[in-house]
Amino acid sequence: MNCFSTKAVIQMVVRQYNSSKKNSKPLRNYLKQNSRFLDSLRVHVKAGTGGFGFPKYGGEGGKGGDVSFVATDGMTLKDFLNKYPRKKIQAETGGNSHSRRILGQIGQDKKVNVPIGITVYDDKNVLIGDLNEKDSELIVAKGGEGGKNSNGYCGVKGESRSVKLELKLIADIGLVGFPNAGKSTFLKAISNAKPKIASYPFTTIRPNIGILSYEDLRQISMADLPGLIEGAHCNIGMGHRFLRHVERTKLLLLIVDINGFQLNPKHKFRSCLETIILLNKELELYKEELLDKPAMLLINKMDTEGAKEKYLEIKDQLENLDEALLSFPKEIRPLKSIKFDKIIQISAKNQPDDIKQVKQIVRNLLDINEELSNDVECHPLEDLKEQLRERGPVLL
Ligand SMILES: Nc1nc2c(ncn2[C@@H]2O[C@H](COP(=O)(O)OP(=O)(O)O)[C@@H](O)[C@H]2O)c(=O)[nH]1
Ligand SMILES: [Mg+2]
Repeated sequence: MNCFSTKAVIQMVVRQYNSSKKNSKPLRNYLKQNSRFLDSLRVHVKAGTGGFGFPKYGGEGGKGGDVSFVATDGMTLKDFLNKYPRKKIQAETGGNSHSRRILGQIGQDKKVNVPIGITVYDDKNVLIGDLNEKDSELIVAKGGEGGKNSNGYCGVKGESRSVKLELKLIADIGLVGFPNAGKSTFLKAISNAKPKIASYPFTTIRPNIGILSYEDLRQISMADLPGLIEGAHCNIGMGHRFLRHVERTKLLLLIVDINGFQLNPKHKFRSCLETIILLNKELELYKEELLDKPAMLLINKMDTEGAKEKYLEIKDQLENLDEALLSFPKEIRPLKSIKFDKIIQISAKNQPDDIKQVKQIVRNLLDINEELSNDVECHPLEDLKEQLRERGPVLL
């Protein structure tokens, strides 16, 4: 595998920066602004301590407030950071019990808005919980009990810990491809998104989400992820950083340029078929299970010269990827081949009819797979009966 050195990557970014003449900001600001799509954040949460009890009258202190996260529409981790720049969140302490108020006041809970799609881990990376539904709530630090007889009338300390928020975008479809394959062009054509389009690698440095709207008001979301490149598993380019966003998608849409890809003249040219194999391998190296997801392949830029011929040359191999893999060198060959439910040739830029067709197909594929997964979940006995019927004895 062709792993580029860190120096080469830095040189590439500098070159890219210099080539976009509009930039008047210093390079460091440019990088800060653009490369930091915030998708993970560590914060400290501290729940309220319970109030003191009042031993003389057997009075109980109020319970300390909890800290909880609430999944909120339209919220980003950047908004979160703007609101809590010190990354410290604290709930109220419980009130003390005193002669005029035997039961101390309960400390107010602190409810913090977070984006939908957040997973929360503790400081040992143990999962605390997921927030995937709008308005779902997760307590991340529990308030301490108020002081009472059982605890010597001293309020118990509230939980205090550091937690990590990790955002996994939730889109129905994830677009995966090398830079320049036409992901942004395709997303722009098929959805309401307005991603940047340019013909140099790494145009997309943060995920974009577009909504596909249908006449019957059905909506499907699609995420355009920054381009993977060969060697992403060695953390080249942006590495596998963005692949976690496809973990939750229901359909992978791989998009490749029929003319292949070359990062720059110093790097190996990869043919269209090689780019498919390399994408397959990068997905496998990130998480093998991704290869079991429903997937579709778009061969893009079919309007360019010689595209039809190039396609005909690889058509058979594409339909038989398992076998085709064997003729490729070991270092680019994945262990398992991805199974495409559909392979379609398109021109994202110049053929609106192709886009219409893909729009319909992705919807059908999502529906079919949804039905299949429901069947598997709901009718295990029926499936078993069916299998046994085929083999002989009848299960009554
Ligand atoms: N000829 C042709 N060019 C395309 C097509 N789709 C995208 N492009 C061009 O390919 C370049 C890269 O496209 P872009 O969408 O930014 O690729 P991304 O890096 O995968 O997001 C741009 O110059 C696009 O205009 C297509 O179907 N045909
Ligand atoms: Mg792009």
